[in-house]
Amino acid sequence: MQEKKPKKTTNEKVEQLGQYYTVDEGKDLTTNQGLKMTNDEFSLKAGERGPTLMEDFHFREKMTHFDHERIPERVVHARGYGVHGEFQVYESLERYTRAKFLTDPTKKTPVFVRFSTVAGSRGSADVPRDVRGFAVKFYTEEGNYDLVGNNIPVFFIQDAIKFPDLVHALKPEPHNEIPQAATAHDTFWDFIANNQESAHMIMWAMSDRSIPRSYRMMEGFGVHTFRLVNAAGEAFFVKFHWKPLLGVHSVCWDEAQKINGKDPDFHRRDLYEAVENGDYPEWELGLQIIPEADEFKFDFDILDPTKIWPEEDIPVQRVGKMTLNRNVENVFAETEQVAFHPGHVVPGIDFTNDPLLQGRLFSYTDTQLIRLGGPNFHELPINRPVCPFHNNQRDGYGRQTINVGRVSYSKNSLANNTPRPVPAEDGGYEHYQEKVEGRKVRARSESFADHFTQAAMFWNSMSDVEKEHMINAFSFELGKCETESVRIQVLEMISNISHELAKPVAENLGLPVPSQKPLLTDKASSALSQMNTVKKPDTRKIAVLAADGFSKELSLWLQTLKSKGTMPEIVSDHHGKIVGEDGTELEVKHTLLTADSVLFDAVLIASKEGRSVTFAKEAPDFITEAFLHYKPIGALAEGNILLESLVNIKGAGVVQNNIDAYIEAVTEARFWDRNGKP
Ligand code: HDE
Repeated sequence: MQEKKPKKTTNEKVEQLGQYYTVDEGKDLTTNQGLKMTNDEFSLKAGERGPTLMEDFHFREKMTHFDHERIPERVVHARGYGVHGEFQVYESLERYTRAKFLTDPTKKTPVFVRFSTVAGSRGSADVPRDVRGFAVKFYTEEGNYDLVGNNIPVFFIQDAIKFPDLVHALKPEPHNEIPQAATAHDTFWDFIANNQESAHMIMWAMSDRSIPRSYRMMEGFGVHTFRLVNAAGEAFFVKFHWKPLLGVHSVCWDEAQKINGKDPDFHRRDLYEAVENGDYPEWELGLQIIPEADEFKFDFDILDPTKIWPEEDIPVQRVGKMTLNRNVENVFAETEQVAFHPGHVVPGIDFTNDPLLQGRLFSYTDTQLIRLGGPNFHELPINRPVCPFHNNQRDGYGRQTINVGRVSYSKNSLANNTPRPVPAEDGGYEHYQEKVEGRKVRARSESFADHFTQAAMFWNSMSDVEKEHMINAFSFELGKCETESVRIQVLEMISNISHELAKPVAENLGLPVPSQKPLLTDKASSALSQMNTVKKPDTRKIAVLAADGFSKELSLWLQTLKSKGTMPEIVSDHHGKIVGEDGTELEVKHTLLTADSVLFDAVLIASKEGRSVTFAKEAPDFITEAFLHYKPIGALAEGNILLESLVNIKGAGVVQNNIDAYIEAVTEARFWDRNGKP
């Protein structure tokens, strides 16, 4: 179990933000001009029952500000949640890079991380089937470095020019703006079938990776191949990974859909509460490195963003740790206004010619200009570097900096030609001098042409349970498509990946099974299956069904469960306190009305009945649903009577009177082989 940390962790960036905090509590009410006002409830009128007067500057100011309170949401990744933290490298990586934050193991670099869904609008729910954004801003002493990644290591397309098409296809359809935050519709699947480079990505998207249990339990990937450059000017190809110390875990699809109704804020609440409780989420930064000389040694092009570098072939070296330890003070000011850009780099980190990355290097600054309203978004508190910044850029909407002096051009003599360029040896950024030659062509390299082999490797790497989930996911999504030709085209496409996948999906759709194609590869990578992930009891949420008169054993169980890092919460038939047989009082966190089994990882039954009929009426459904979602069920004292009355709730992960076995079950989290439904 992690040691609980103090709540308000600080760092260099948080201290900088502190200059902008404003506390309004206990203060006099004024206009924005500082004028104290006698009244904030009544507009100025000609007579008590008369019309409002134009002269009412207070009304006009307040209403105008309100009318302009919203900014455009992000065109993708609109719904997100941000947290502060820090990153520390374990050992100097000077062999590969000169980036200071990666070479000084004593340095804690402040970070701000924004997790997001991709397709949904800002007010959509947290658990649709979707890719998750995983964007990290490192506030380094050499400037901001942004690693703007996803929780899936490949992408749908190979060239940025297709991004607007992809996003048009996946967003709600334009004629009726349906469906919200979902890819289960015709235009998306029409795009997939007609852009077959998406084959590998769609396998990830239809796997459990796209319905995470928590942002804290997802991997992150830089996706593109980047370049690290050391002080001697030697370069290395690199892929970035974030490995969650809690492991990679998901919910099941039926659960996801219910969570979206019961608690649309499921993931943000989970992250916010973990950080408030001092259960700081942690990830290790992983690097896969390929020396320049090995660029062409693989059976895929290492610049192709629809390919992974199998971890068995190119191991992930864990080089440092990121800890998220402080919630924002204000979601708009920080999470909404943060502006990420893959082009924000520091010396020692450089780009490659991945055509998807190259296009992103244009798009991100461009989008901030409309979203944040002009070229000064770098001055917003959350976006400011922690190191000084000086140049001859001037003016624009909302400029905060007051640049003193008459010189705003280069070269100049009036300011001794400052701000002065900095040579690379003194920390100036120097682009890696990659040799480039070629004709101007609109084309894709032949080396990007194989769309199916790695998709097949992904399929081969899945356990039987994961394969079943994927078959169901394809069947659900295609089942929601209205146009039969779209379904048929996708079936034909996935039959290139695996007959074992295409056949049951075709049968579920009542369509002809596509002919069996030759197997592309029998290669599998154990790193791809979530079944091989780390399992820990930490922060697993347990619904403790208890009522007045509970046994004294319960207090002992609760103590042990907490000491193992789990989060038991009492669910009862009334709010307030429940009183045990020995007079012990327990605070009720939820009632059977406000809680639902889909919001918990496990159930513990401690009572058989409550003060009202609600308990006996509602608890069986709560327990049965948790069971159907493969979750651990435990019982103690009278809870056993209730459990035993539910005759079909038995088998793996159903534990009576044995706390150690119950904690093991909670650690295991899901009993997927419990396929016989009650
Ligand atoms: Fe993005 N992406 N993207 N993207 N992306 C945006 O920038 C874009 C891609 C990612 O929490 C936008 O500020 C293009 C891959 C994240 O604020 C926009 C292409 C990956 C976030 C944009 C891609 C990402 C964004 C929208 C294809 C994983 C949210 C708002 C070439 C490596 C960042 C914004 C946050 C956001 C463009 C593809 C990750 C429009 C053109 C691949 C995590 O600029």
